[in-house]
Amino acid sequence: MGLPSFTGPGPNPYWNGVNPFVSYPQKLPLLRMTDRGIQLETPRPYFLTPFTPNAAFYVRYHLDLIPNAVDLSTWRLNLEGNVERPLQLGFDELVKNFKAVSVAAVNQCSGNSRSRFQPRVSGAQWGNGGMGNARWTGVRLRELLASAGMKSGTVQLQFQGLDRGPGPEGKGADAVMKSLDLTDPALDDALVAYLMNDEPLPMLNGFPVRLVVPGKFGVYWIKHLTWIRALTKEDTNYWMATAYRIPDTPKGNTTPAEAASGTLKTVSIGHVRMPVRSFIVVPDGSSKLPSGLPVRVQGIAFSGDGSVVKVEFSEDDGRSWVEAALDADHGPHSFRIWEHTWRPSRAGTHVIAVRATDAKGNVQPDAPVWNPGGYLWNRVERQALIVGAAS
Ligand SMILES: Nc1nc2c(c(=O)[nH]1)N[C@H]1C(S)=C(S)[C@@H](COP(=O)(O)O)O[C@H]1N2
Ligand SMILES: [Mo]
Repeated sequence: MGLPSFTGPGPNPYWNGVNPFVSYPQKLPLLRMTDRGIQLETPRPYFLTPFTPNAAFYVRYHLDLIPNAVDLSTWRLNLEGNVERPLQLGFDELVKNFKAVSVAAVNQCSGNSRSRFQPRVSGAQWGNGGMGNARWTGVRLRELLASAGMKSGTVQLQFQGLDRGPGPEGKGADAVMKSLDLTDPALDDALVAYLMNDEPLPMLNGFPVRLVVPGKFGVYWIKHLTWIRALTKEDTNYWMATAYRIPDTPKGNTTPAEAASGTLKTVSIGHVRMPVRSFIVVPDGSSKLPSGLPVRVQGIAFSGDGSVVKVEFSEDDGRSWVEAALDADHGPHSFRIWEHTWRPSRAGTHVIAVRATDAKGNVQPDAPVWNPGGYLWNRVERQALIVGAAS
């Protein structure tokens, strides 16, 4: 196909989706995939730093009636359902009466990189910019739960924000509600966050507070969080029982034939943590690299399953690997910058590649995943580059 490439030649030419830059309030120009609900991708160069600037942080909504202001004098965080003492906490109470805790954590959409799927699947065709890392500050979810007092019989906690809108017809889906098991260890790390990179959350990223669940996909990170409900039965609302399901198979992998058979057993994507990933940020292939000079290759790596312990670089399309250097460690849930000085042996086209290993020993595979939702992409990333005489 004759589409022009703006991120260089080669096997993965479009690092970001090919979409127009648009400016939304409190945001730098980002790449607009859809506008109802709003979905904006973060452009590649913003991944040169371990913390994604708030103004460049990606945006994803399912519904289109999103708040563009929240009055903090009347807003309350409600803890309700199967609790001893239902709570209605004002913003100041939340900030002043509970201990502030910070964590660096990656928020990644489950559909990040969905446009790579072969055969193609429906859903937003994300490039790689459906992710970001921030330092989140707020109150421990467990501390709030203790303050409300969980009654016995609570099986799940349901989270809901202020946005509304007609969801899929007839499914009772006009508010996004996501639930996690009360016993899920990920909840021990969860925060109700009111600061993002030490500033109030941008409206589009969930002002005044959002749930932060380090290690889990972004869909659980409910924005404009206003209701936390203790449930005595497993949540069967549309956003749990129908949407965001993955095959109950190793790595969530299946085939189109199995998916079409109607017999595929699925689980909620909350059952898994984000698989280990790494990315090449520079060089991006947009210009020819002068021959004879060393090339500084840099990118990010992260995993939902513990720290990244190793990043490897390949100069020959994944045939041989050398270890790259890791920069500062901002904690197990954060982006970690990696870098490598590459000395191309010859002029011509090269395909470089990167792969990461996490603390649990998970290594990025070179085989693509496939499932009908377009989730869990984490294959080895490549970049084609041309080395030649400067011109
Ligand atoms: N209230 C609310 N929270 C939400 C969503 C939503 O539609 N409404 N989308 C979720 C999904 S699918 C993702 S990937 C993340 C995206 O977070 P961001 O928009 O701050 O980047 O928000 C999550 N939280
Ligand atoms: Mo998402």
